[in-house]
Amino acid sequence: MTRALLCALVMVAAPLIGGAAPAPKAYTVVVDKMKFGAVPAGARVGDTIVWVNKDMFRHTATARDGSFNVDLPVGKSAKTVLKKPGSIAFYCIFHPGMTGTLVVRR
Ligand SMILES: [Cu+2]
Repeated sequence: MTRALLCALVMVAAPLIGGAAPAPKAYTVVVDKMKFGAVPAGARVGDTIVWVNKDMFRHTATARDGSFNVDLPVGKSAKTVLKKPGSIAFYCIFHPGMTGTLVVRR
């Protein structure tokens, strides 16, 4: 069994076995070349997203439902704590073609 597969199995099985809420995690989403990078799979309410702008332009990560709105000047990063579950579409105010969706579980 590969390490990656084992890892995936543990991620799937742990919540079923554990019962207790997992400790909050922090995930990084890199913004570069006019795009949002990969968003985490398995983000939960209480987890933190660290948005890192590596691009040469200022961006924002703005939730369409208003649940977060993060300003990202060039070279800066900012954090958002996920407060509610659901599929949260987000975009950049300055570049509306930049979009992404975060799936947040309870
Ligand atoms: Cu932008």
